[in-house]
Amino acid sequence: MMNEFIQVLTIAGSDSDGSAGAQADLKTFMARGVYGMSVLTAAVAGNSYGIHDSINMPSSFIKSQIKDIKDDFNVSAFKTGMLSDSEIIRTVAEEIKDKPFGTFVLDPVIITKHGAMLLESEAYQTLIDELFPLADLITPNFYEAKKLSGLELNNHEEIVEAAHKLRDLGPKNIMIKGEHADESMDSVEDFVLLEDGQSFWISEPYVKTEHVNGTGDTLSSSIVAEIAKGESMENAIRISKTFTYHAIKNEIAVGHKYGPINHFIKDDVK
Ligand code: PXL
Repeated sequence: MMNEFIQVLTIAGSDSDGSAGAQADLKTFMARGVYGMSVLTAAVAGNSYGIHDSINMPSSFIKSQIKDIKDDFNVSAFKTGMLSDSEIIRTVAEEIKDKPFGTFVLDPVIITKHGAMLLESEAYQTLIDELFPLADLITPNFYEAKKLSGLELNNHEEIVEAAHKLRDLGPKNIMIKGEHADESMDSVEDFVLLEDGQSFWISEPYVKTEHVNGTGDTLSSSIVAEIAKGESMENAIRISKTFTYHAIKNEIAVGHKYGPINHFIKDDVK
C-alpha cells in the first residue's frame, strides 16, 4: 500500500501569522480531507496588522523542493500562490511544464486584502506568458483581474469581457472573484467561465468582518482539494465557494486587526 491517499501541493509563500499563503493552503487541504504538501517560494513576516518584511527563496532551493516531491509522491492537483518575481515564475514554469502534479489552479497573487504587493509589476507579463498557458483554472480577485486584463471592470459586461480576454491568454477556466471593497454591498458576485464555454455567476452575502486574510488562498486550495477528490471543475468551485463563505462568516478571534478566516468550519455549519 503506497501513495494511495489523495495528495495535493501548494507552491506558495509562507505567511508567518498562519492566516494566508502556504499555511492557509495546508489548513484548507486538511479541512477538505486531503494530504497537503508545500513548496515555499518566499516567506513574509506579517501579523494581523500587515506584512512587514519578506524574502524570496533562491531558485535552486525551489527546484530542490519540487524535485523531492516529484521523486516520492503522487500529486493529483496543485496550486500556485505568491511567486514574487519573474525569476521565480520562470523557475516554477520550467518545473511544471510537463504536468507532473495534475490539475493546475493558478491563483495569480498580486496584492493582499490590505494592499501589500506580493508580485512585482514587471512580472505580470511573465506570469501571463509562462504560466497562463499551463493553467487549468485561474482565480484572480477583482484587482488582479483588472491588472491582468487591462479592463476597468465597471460593470458585469466588462467582467464577462475580461474573463474571455483572460481565457484567450491560455487558462482553460476562469473565476473572477467579486469586489468587496465597499461595506454597503450586500452580496459578493464571482464570475466563472468554464472550458466548455458555459458561464455563471455565484453570489454569496457580503460578510462585514475584518477577518478575511487568506480568503483567496483558501478558495483556490479548496478547489485543488475537491478536484483531487474527483469533483468536476464546476462542482469544485461551487463547493469551495460555500466552504470559504462559511469560514468567513464563522470568524474566530485571533490577532488584533485583520484576522484569519476559520478553517475549522464543518460542511454542515451554516
Ligand atoms: O492572501 C494572499 C497571500 C498569499 N501569500 C502570502 C501572503 C498573502 C497575504 O497575506 O502573505 C505569503
